[in-house]
Amino acid sequence: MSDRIASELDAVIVGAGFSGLYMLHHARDVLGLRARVYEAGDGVGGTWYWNRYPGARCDSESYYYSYSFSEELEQEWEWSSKYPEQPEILRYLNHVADRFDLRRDIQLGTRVTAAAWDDERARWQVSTDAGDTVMARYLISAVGCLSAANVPDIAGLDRFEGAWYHTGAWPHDGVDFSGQRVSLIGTGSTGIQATPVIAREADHLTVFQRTPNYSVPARNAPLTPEVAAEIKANYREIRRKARESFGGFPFDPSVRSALDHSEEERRAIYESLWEEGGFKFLYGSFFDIFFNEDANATAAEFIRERIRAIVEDPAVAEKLCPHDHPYGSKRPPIDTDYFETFNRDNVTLVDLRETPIEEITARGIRTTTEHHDVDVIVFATGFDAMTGSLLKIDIRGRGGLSLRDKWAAGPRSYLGLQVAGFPNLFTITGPGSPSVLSNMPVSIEQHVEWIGQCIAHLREHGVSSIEATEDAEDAWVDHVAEVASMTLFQKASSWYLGANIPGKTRVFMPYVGGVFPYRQRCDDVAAKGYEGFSLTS
Ligand code: NA7
Repeated sequence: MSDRIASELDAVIVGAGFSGLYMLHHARDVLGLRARVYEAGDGVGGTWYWNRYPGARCDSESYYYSYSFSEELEQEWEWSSKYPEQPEILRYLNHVADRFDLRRDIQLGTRVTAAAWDDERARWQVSTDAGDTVMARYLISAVGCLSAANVPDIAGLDRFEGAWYHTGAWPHDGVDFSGQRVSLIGTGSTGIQATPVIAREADHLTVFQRTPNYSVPARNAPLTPEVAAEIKANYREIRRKARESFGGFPFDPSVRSALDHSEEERRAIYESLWEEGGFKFLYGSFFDIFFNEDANATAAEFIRERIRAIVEDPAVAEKLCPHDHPYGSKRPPIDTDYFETFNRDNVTLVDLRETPIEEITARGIRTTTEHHDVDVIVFATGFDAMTGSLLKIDIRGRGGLSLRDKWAAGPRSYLGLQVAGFPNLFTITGPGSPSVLSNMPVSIEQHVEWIGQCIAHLREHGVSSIEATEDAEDAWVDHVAEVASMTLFQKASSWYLGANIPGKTRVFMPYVGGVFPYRQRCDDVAAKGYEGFSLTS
């Protein structure tokens, strides 16, 4: 125990991003719980607090990448553009924190370091790096899926005399790239957003690419007052559509098969979606892109054609053409002038498949064939996704069972909401739920509301703890794997599988069954008196 006085709460919520803010509002203002959020950052916002790299913006459109729980909030907030930049989303989340008076129950600059279940008292004992120890009936993880930054272990980084940054822990004052020779490692969604912006500022930019990626133009544009008004008038229908969709997007679902159309018809559909921009290219073109390799190949080839048409140097274009995984089997990036950037005189592409990095030196990066002199290294190398942030905390369940041990061979959960052996621990957008395969706010709200309803049920019925049963968990883990095996997601070395982290067990972590069927399943479980959970009074 710390020297601080242990206090007693109903709920501890870890993280003050999209999930934690809404969970706090729901727990405190709807359920009337004594709840506190601990947040490692010095401000609220989660992902949008940390990821301040140049070009950071949302790949989902603002009108559906936002909370739906308050109609007043929906009506009063003005989004400036289709895809808002990071500072605007952070302003939105700060506005939410103020509007719902959340700050008084958020302790910033405080990292939860450990949590242990006390079976006798049916409570969690939660410890923080600020020396707090609190007891709470419920422990709710709102740590996010992509917040444990992955800086690759490349020999020599400690000798580098320039500056280096990871995009997920970007300096708040920004970085001045003018006159600098910059290198950027990683061409996922982040690298693809940052490349054009850094290229415009830097003296020279060298992009180190390990895997070329399919990217579709975002076609960002300001939201005109007319469009904004139309969105606001139709919000209820937009939200309904998003909730009842496959991916949490308010698009009309595609029921077309790519293989039922002639080459000409298919091309017309792809061309129109390419011009429209954004995720619709994937989610609104043909449903079988996710399941059928031949269908997928038609979209993949269309994108490669576009890359070859945009990039002037055919050798560079070829290197940028994705070839080793189906389209959509890795998180699909959305870009603004990414491929065009390789036509600039001050941008060089290094293909790490041909010439891997050997080491970082005092002055730059040495590959197997040459030394690149650079002043700055930007790591756009992603995250220890889905499990990394939660496993940073030493979580001990019943009988001292460690979550790290339990998940050593991949995460196991029931519905992505609870883990057997860890009573009263809830994981918002945990592994085993649609989470990163969906429009996050939709999945976050569904989880917060399900957890809220569950806690209300427990309180109403005098239940002190709820825990997923081993059987329900086993069955759910099998189901998550089975559904994934029916898709093309298994064909990529992606962070969905943990493949980006050396030594991490490869298990497909998110649930691919779709946002709406998943919601129905969760509701059904609740309606059946929390089927698959054991409730202890
Ligand atoms: P991602 O999608 O994990 O991308 C990371 C990129 O970094 C990807 O191109 C990786 O190549 C590359 N990478 C990772 N490790 C290395 C090493 N050791 N050497 C060279 N290249 C490497 O992360 P992002 O930040 O772009 O996106 C994360 C999510 O944030 C995104 O999907 C959105 O949901 C928001 P690889 O493909 O593994 O070969």
